[in-house]
Amino acid sequence: MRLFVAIDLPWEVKEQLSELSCNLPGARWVPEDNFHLTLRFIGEANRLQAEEIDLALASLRGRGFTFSLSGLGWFEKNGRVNTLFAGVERNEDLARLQTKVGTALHRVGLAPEKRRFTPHVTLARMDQAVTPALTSFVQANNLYRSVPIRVDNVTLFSSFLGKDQPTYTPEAEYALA
Ligand code: 3AM
Repeated sequence: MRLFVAIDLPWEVKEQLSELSCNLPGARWVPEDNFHLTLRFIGEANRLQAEEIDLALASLRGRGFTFSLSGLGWFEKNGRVNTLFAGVERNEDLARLQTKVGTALHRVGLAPEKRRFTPHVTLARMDQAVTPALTSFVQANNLYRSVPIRVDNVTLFSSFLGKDQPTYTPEAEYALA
């Protein structure tokens, strides 16, 4: 199984995000059901590893908190834009939760994530240089701000890479409190 740990989003927020998802040439929009905030990508895990991951995540403890999405941005690699995302307002609780997830998974043998955590919700994937259409899309939607999103649990998703879009299935939810 291909696994990742994420915060699932309330349907109202998913709906708002899908309303943003139009009028940008070259964008492959994420389907509404698939919107999430990744805390940690795990990758392929066998049954034994999945069981260990499940136990590790079940031991997470913390207090619930809220965060908000704010503005848009993109990730670039070698001068090509590969991801258009909704950003997240600076939030210490979210950063702490991401660290806790990483620590819990490290205990069951997963190497620590080397990349700095940049919380985001992917809206679209693309493969293009920065275009005027992209910059004006981001400018036009940069005032986007979600309602406060309550986080009381994290979700372990499996990801099945289909031909077109991946299918994400919530395998387990872990309450923080
Ligand atoms: O939340 P986003 O959309 O940014 O890009 C994948 C997606 O991120 C990412 O994990 C999330 C759920 O699939 N992902 C996929 N393969 C990855 C890899 N090899 C990866 N992240 C890091 N390394």
